[in-house]
Amino acid sequence: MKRGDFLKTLGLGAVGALTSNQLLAAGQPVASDGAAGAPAADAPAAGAMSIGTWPFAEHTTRAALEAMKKGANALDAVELGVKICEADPRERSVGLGGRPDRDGRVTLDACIMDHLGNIGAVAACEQVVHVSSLARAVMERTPHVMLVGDGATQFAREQGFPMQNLLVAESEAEWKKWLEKSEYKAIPNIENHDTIGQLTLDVQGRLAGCCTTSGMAFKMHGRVGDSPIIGAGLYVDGEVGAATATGHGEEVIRTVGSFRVVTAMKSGKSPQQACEDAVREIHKLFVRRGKPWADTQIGFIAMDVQGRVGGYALRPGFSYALAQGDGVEILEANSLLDA
Ligand code: SD4
Repeated sequence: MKRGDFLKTLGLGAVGALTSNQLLAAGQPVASDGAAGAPAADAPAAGAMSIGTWPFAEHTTRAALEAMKKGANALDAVELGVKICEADPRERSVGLGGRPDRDGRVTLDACIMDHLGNIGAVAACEQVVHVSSLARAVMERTPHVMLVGDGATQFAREQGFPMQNLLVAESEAEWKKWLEKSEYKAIPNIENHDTIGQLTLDVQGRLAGCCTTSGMAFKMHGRVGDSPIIGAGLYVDGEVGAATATGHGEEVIRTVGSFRVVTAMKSGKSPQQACEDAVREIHKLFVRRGKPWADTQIGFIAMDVQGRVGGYALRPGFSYALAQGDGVEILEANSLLDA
């Protein structure tokens, strides 16, 4: 099935042409205004907007934006957006079609957070496509904030989520090929290394975020990355801004990456500066620990309540989508390293 047809099955229609990005054309980092704005509790609403990691967020951010223009709140919109990616079997790092762990099992991680500090997460969850919605169900229908493994799947079953095999033929074939050498190696920006982290700001100035992934391909069974961990893969402060991460989850957890980005924004950094600080900290810890970083990629995106956005990565190749007004742009993030 072609992407356009797939989107039509979701009632989303085709995605329009990208708008030009004058900032990028001028070689400038996007939204790197350098302004040390005050915490933006009283900031006027910027209008609905959404950003999301990697080019597949072109579709998910557009869908979220369109929904918010029709009155959806930020939380509903972000969930609706990432579900597109989760349902697409051709996206091999999120939801249905995600690459399995080294035992051939597809295990998904997700978390969700709103502007009030409500959180929900699931980790190492099997047989459920829409782990973003399941994370939201944990948030709204349980006294807990995180369910893992069998417990997450059991909860999904009880809540009426459809159960299905998430392993598609292509991922199974790749896994079998991988088994020939069984060599675990993270490769930056290659598709064993994508996750959707998406942030939304609605017309009333409410923020929300969601992060969902199948995690690192061929990971150890039971491995959990940063993506379902509030503070690491995602953080939202409704009075300040929100951030989400992609890439090598162990490094993002080590630095509590997304919380770090939001905290920097709270202390007056722009979203762009805050993302840059977090990537620099990760690099610093590699150096301090004497660990190699050649096979590592990490990317952060952030948005504040004023509608300023930023994105930054350890090395080139990370891009993200920004949906606002009438269009969606794919923005190439600047990086700390040259290659
Ligand atoms: C993880 N952070 O499981 C995820 C993977 C990822 O781009 O984001 N890849 O570590």
